[in-house]
Amino acid sequence: AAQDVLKIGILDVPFEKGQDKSGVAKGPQKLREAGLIDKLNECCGSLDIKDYGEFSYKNNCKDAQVSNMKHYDDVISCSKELSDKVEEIVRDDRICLTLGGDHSIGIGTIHGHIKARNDENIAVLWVDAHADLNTNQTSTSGNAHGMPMAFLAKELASFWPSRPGAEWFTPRLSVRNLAYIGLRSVDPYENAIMHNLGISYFDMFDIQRYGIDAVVSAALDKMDPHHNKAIHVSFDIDSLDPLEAPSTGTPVRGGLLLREGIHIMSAVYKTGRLGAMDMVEVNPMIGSESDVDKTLSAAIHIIIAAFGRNKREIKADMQHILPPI
Ligand code: B3U
Ligand code: MN
Ligand code: MN
Repeated sequence: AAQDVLKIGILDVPFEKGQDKSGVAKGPQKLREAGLIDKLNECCGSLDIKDYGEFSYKNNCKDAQVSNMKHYDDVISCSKELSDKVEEIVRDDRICLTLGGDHSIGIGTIHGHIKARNDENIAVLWVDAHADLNTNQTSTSGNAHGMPMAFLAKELASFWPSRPGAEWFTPRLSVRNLAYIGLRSVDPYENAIMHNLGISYFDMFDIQRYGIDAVVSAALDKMDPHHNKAIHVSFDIDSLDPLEAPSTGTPVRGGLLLREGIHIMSAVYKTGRLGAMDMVEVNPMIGSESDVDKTLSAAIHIIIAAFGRNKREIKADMQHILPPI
């Protein structure tokens, strides 16, 4: 049977001030040059892709700062406008695909997704080697890309002393609606927070022990027990093993196989409830040319899995050449 046209909105967010290495802002452009949009159209059947182009923001809170959070004013200004942009795309009834940029952009994308649905009960699947659960007080780096989950979480609001310039922002995500996959570099405070709040996570040990198929269905069950929430996947390319995705700022060995990353996104696609996806931390200025090619191609494979690669239309087309049963 013919399937509904899947509506997608693509947004480039070349933001890199959430960490120290330059190059991650070039991620979106390089993903496009590597053929992202053509591959989506080739592999995923009927898609209606609207290109929202490159996101930009004005720094409207230049004097604002908090201790131990670098470029706080830029992170806040970017998040505010990004949140409005993602809200617009989701309200347009499109699955919002955001190309980062570093992971601090998750503050804006998730906040915007929640605003668009006017429903705090979206489910967030955070695929990452790291938990990104530091506040400015627990971070040892001061890098905002290690803080987005702590910024968003209702349960952690009181751990932030004050957030000047962020009066527009209310934490609306409960950690009950969050699950992690791929963790293998978690700081001591992050670990304590995860255990105190009972956050669901599936680390590399769980993946080894139970297999990726069982892990992704358990993660979907935990964050969305009744299977009725819109899903936001925030995919940090450093969740993959550096052999598969070397061009990223903070690689950690012993990670996901590309095949496992693809499997996660296929499973999310099959729910029919993907509402937004971020692909972040692809840094085309790290590594050799072949490292960069590998990383871009891995990211594209994961994205096309999220939009139903080979699961749309192709099967219907193939029926013509199959013998009748
Ligand atoms: N947890 C460390 C390291 C880190 C977090 N996210 C990335 N690296 N990519 C931190 O800086 O908060
Ligand atoms: Mn991350
Ligand atoms: Mn990471």
